[in-house]
Amino acid sequence: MSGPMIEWVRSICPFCGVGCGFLAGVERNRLVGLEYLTDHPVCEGALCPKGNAALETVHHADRLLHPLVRKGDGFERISWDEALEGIAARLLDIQRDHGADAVGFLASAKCTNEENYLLQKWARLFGTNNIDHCARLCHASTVAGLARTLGAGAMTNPMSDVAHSDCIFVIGSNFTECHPLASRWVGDALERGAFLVVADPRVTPVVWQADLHLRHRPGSDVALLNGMMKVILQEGLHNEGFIAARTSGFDVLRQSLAAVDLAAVEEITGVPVAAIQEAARRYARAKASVIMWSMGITQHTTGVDNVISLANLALLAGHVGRPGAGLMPLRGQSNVQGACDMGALSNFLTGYVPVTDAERRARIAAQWGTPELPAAVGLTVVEMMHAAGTGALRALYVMGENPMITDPNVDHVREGLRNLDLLVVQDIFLTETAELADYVLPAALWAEKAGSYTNTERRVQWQPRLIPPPGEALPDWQIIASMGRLTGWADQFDVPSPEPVLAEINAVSPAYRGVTQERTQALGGVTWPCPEEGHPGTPILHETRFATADGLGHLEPIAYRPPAEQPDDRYPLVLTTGRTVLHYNSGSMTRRSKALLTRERSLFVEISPADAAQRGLEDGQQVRVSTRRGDADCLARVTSATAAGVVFMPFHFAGANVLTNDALDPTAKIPEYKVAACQIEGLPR
Ligand SMILES: Nc1nc2c(c(=O)[nH]1)N[C@H]1C(S)=C(S)[C@@H](COP(=O)(O)OP(=O)(O)OC[C@H]3O[C@@H](n4cnc5c(=O)[nH]c(N)nc54)[C@H](O)[C@@H]3O)O[C@H]1N2
Ligand SMILES: Nc1nc2c(c(=O)[nH]1)N[C@H]1C(S)=C(S)[C@@H](COP(=O)(O)OP(=O)(O)OC[C@H]3O[C@@H](n4cnc5c(=O)[nH]c(N)nc54)[C@H](O)[C@@H]3O)O[C@H]1N2
Ligand code: SF4
Ligand SMILES: [Mo]
Repeated sequence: MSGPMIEWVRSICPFCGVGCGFLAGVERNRLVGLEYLTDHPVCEGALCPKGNAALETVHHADRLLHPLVRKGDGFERISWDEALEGIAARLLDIQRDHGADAVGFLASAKCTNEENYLLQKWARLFGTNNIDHCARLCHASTVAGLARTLGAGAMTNPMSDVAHSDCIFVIGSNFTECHPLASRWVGDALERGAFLVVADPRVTPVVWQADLHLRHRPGSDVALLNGMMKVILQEGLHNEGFIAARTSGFDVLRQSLAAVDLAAVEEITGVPVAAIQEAARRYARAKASVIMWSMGITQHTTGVDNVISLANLALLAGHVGRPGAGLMPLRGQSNVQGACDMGALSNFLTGYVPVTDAERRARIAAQWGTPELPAAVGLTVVEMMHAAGTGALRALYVMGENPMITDPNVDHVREGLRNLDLLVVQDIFLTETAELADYVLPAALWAEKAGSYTNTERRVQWQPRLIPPPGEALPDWQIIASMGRLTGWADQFDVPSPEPVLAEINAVSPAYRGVTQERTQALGGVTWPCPEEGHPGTPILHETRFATADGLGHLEPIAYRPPAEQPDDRYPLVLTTGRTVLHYNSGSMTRRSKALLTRERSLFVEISPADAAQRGLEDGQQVRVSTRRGDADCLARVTSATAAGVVFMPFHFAGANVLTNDALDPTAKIPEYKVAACQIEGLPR
């Protein structure tokens, strides 16, 4: 007797921004297996541990099945109509009594382009630019820094292009653990004899492969990069032809670099001058050099300065706009690039139209059938949490984010969220944030809804719906469309399915004009900018001119500023936070995977042998880590992977973000997750 056949359907990994593909096996409305998709252009059949565990969360017993409303300390099940009408009524009351800016919206880099588009459209029609998402905690500094220097905030080349680079400069990215499938192109380049320079305060698996490791102090990146540029100019390694033809601002930059003293750079960074010279020569002299970076660069109060410094370096050496030469910020989440493109940002409408640009804003308002859209820049993620604390923000609508684990200074976030009149959380699980909500809405996950996702290379790929959602869960697009209709925009949110929403995105965003459903459904999708239907897409940006108004790359002198918090007698160590290969962000998905949890169970802190010995700490011992914000107890891992004076903690478990500093970069408003002053003491056994 034979049962129904398993149907194998092409799918996109729901975790990181690399955007790997696989075949999902569907049988009787369940996902029953996963097969490698060997002809997928990104991964060519490979997957990392998270990709391999992607199905474990889908049919998990913890999935949210029904809308819930707060009842005392717990929740009570209610119908969709009661939930949606109840939320709409309270939002409209708050809008009437306190104005639309008393409401905030968090979009989701785990949701589709269509869903993020609808959410930001709803927020703006509701009357506020208080719409933001985790990109603010992630690559906001990249978007701002590259927009200022190159005119576009995105990665300039496809990942596969790294295979053609002769020198790869990795700074503040642990792609072996965080973008595992991106690392294979680096492997190809190394086999061809490329030189790998890695600047990271820790010895990560990327460093194991490096020809040269610059182990600089957390937060000293600008000093290090200025040092490298100083060497390039001193030794005449800059690309005069490129600078003359394609950049502006060279003289001012040269003057400011003249004042940089390499001995002082060694003092600030802890990196010997000779190593800085070697890195500079290798980077500048190579035929094609690429810079890859991620959170080690962006998550600082100097995040934008760091990114501008990287752009300066690339422009000085002329390493941009060619195969193998470019700037590669590796984006984090499966659809963080797309959520930004859609305008789920407090300062940008769809297609990076500044909310302050009256003329272009009016054009979008007309397309949305409304006389005007709000003109003032809205609150960012961390600002919303502060505003919730002061009472300026009364309601927060969260679609697919878990700030109670991932925002900095979590004790303060909890106070803010408790202070709200209305907290709505739309998620697939009852997260730590959902536990504080007034309403919890059960969402369908990636396999249970259709839509498009944009990976770190700007590649837009379609995920078909494979199975129905569990219980009464609904796709995010459907929930948001209902909310839009119930709060007053019946015509704008008459949305029968995601497909017409993508058609609307095509009409509103010039870069997405040719990104049709058909194109995104093709194997490997299509890469924006794709300005018209037949256009092949644009894998490499800035080949002949930059996206700035004058077409030039803008060089800008940057002076080193130290991080917001310096070690002192009471908090003598520098805490930096980040990721491990086995867990993903707030862990809401990966902590529910047995395969992953059994290999990494709880919070830990990595401490150097010298700092451990000084405190009488042993490997595996319980310790208390404290900062000016609070304490977290965890296991100590004594390891020379971290330098003396620096400790590292993953943020996938509760506790880490009790410690982190919510000081912000003045432009990008990203918090300084990568530097906090801390102390560590042993706990009695
Ligand atoms: N396994 C796994 N993969 C993921 C994620 C995950 O949670 N788990 N999350 C996804 C997301 S959202 C993102 S944004 C990416 C992030 O990917 P990454 O940015 O690669 O990850 P992080 O661990 O945050 O930080 C990268 C590196 O910065 C270094 N660093 C710390 N301080 C400094 C500094 O001051 N300067 C410099 N130059 N480097 C420093 C750290 O030692 C670390 O090696 O990963 C994505 N992929
Ligand atoms: N200390 C420290 N903190 C950090 C960082 C750091 O390096 N150090 N990194 C920061 C960075 S780079 C990032 S990107 C943020 C990430 O911060 P968050 O975005 O808050 O983290 P995630 O765990 O990815 O949250 C995604 C949520 O979406 C839910 N979800 C998944 N699929 C769906 C869906 O289809 N629909 C809906 N509605 N929900 C869904 C998941 O269950 C989860 O609760 O964390 C930041 N926090
Ligand atoms: S590298 Fe990223 S996209 Fe690829 S399998 Fe791993 S988590 Fe998924
Ligand atoms: Mo991220």
